[in-house]
Formats: sequence, structure tokens, C-alpha cells
Amino acid sequence: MRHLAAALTVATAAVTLTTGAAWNPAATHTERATVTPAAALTETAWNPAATARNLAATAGKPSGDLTPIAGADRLVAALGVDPACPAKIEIGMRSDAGKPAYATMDVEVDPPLTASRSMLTSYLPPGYELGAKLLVAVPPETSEGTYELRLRTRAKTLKVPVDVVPLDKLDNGGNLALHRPVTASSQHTNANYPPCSVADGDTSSNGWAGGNGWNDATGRSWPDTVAVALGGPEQVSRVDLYTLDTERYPASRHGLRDWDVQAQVDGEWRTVAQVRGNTAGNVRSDFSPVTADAVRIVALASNGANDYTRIIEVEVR
Ligand SMILES: [Ca+2]
Repeated sequence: MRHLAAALTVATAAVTLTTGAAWNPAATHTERATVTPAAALTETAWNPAATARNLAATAGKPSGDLTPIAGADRLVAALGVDPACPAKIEIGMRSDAGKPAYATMDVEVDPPLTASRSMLTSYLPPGYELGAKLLVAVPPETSEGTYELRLRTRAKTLKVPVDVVPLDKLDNGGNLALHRPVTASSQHTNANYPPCSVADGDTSSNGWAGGNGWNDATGRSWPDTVAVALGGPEQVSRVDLYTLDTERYPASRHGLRDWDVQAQVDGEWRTVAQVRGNTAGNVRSDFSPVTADAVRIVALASNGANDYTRIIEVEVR
């Protein structure tokens, strides 16, 4: 296992990411790519020392047998969302080449949509996959319709439809907060924690600091608030809050501890639920139905570490 871990370190270090020149909003996001072995590869097939030599020997030589991969059959991108929270899709490529080599995949998207990278390139052993997150931005002038994302290696092209839909036509799965406008009491100077990320549909804490959750800017100062406008009066009776919770950053140390859930009813904020002493990654609050224009979280305390508010997602039903 040690050999495999060491090998992965070598492989990951070789990953090179190219960002598209047209890209603006996500340029500050932390971009990560990961290399993982396909199931067929055994640990003993991997030799870090040999890899290091091959890395030097094969640098610059293209590989022909690459399969583009996408994490979804199609991507839905809502119109009019905050540019700091673009649509996301996992992309990657798998090497079926006979030997380790540098692998390159071009990333193209129909204009006026823009992608966070125009290319994915990495040293890649046979049987390994390179995975990365791709952000797709929808400029305000974009017409509703279906566009195309193309992942192109020398031998193959994978086409992924991108549906651009207005917010009001979006299938939100019952989550009234999804992609709705978010305002917060403060915003961290690091752009990787945008307030809109609490309504981007991504409830996972993985990749914290990669644009998937909000971190406020006022450590050890309370309260902090984050509000989601619902686009009009809606009957609401449930709020699910996801706070930071990973193996490295457990909620019991880095998550939100105490908060009030408030609904804006007839222009007044009304407390509809309270959570105290939380140590879990996500908490569901049910309350008597109210007709509200917006829902907000009033954060009162976190579980210690630096005393910031860290919220991954807020869902409203
Ligand atoms: Ca999120």
C-alpha cells in the first residue's frame, strides 16, 4: 500500500492544468485534479521508481489511446445565477495506452458558454484515470437552449449536452433555494468561499475551499447571517443545513454549532427553528408552514476552530 500511495503522489505532482483564457469568475477557485487507478490495476504492477524514470523518458511524447470521461450524461446550467457559482461537472480521461505517457484532452464548449479550462493534460500510466472538476459559466446574454461540451482526445470525442434553462424553469427537485440569490453578512477575502455556494446544489464538503461553501469574514464575531431569496412568496416548512464536515475538518471542530432559522414573512424576519449544540454535518429543521419570500440562517457559534461560520449548503422546502 505504501508503494501505491507514493506512486499516487508522484502521479499527482505531474498533473498540469491549463485554464482557458476567456475564463474570469472561477479563475480564483482552487482547481484540483486527481489520478486514480482503474480497478484492473494491481498494486504490485506499480513501481514508483520506474515511474519516475518513465516520467523523464516519455515527457512530451503524446499518447494515442485515451478515453474521455464525464461524470454526467448532461449538464444543466441555470441562467442568471451568480457568476461566482457556475455549473460544475466532473471530467477526465482514462489511459488505455500500452505504457505510461503524457496524456492530453481538449475541452471545448459552444459559445457564449465558457469553461474553466481548455485542456487537461497529465502524465498518465496505463489503466489510470485523471479526474478534474470543470466549471461552465453561462453569460447573462445566453439564450435558453441546448449547447454542447466536447471532450476531445486524439482518438475520441465525448459530447455532453449542456441545457441552459431560466431559473423559473429549473427542475429544483423541491429545493426552493437552489441557485437562488444569496446575500451574506460578510464575504471572506478569499474568493473560494462565495455566499452563492450555499445554494449551488452541491452538499458535499469534499473539496472545501474549492468554491463549494461559504466561510464568513469575521472570525470570533457573531452573529453571521446568510439569506436566500426565494424569488417570490413560497410556503416553506423545512430547512436542511450542511456545515463543513470532512475527515480532516470534522463538524465537531469546524462546523456550525448554534443557529436560528428565520423566514421572511410580510417583510419581517421570523425565527421558525433553532439549533443548539450541533456537532453533525447536516441538520434538518422542520417547522409549521409559513409563506416566506426568503430564508436566512443566523449563525451564533461554531465548534471552536477559528470560530468562523462555514456552511456548505442550505436547502429550503
Ligand atoms: Ca454548496
